[in-house]
Amino acid sequence: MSLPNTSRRPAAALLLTLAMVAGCSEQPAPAGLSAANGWARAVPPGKTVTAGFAEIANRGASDCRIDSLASGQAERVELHTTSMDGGVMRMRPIAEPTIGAGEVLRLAPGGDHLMFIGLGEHAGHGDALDVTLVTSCGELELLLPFGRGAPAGDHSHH
Ligand SMILES: [Cu+2]
Repeated sequence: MSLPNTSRRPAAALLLTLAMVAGCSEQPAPAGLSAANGWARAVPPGKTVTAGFAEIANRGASDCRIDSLASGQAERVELHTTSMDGGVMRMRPIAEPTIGAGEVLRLAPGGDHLMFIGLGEHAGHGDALDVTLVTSCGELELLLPFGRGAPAGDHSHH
């Protein structure tokens, strides 16, 4: 099975940028899998849920099934898809998410996304959220810096 929002065209230039955005050093990634342009929506005070986004490319020769997701900062992480249902936007977990060989899974606002559920009290005070994807191709660790969406910078205005 392939996800609906994947692209046939791996964005090589974007992937190169990622290594710099994602952290201090390039993280070892399983054969074929790499991520770019990761970010997480800032967590408003009192909220325990937020979304994370990235482009995850599979440049390997075989499909990579995502078996589990975990974060040290949330009770659980789910991969959601968003759809319109009678004019209402709904999201639900993707069953057996798989990134086909040569495909890019694009996680973006309004579409598929990582859902961080049960965030710890201080998760929103850091710079980023971590998430580990355990896949049939190996593990991929992502660091998603807080980006657009809300109050990460607001503390300085009080
Ligand atoms: Cu969601």
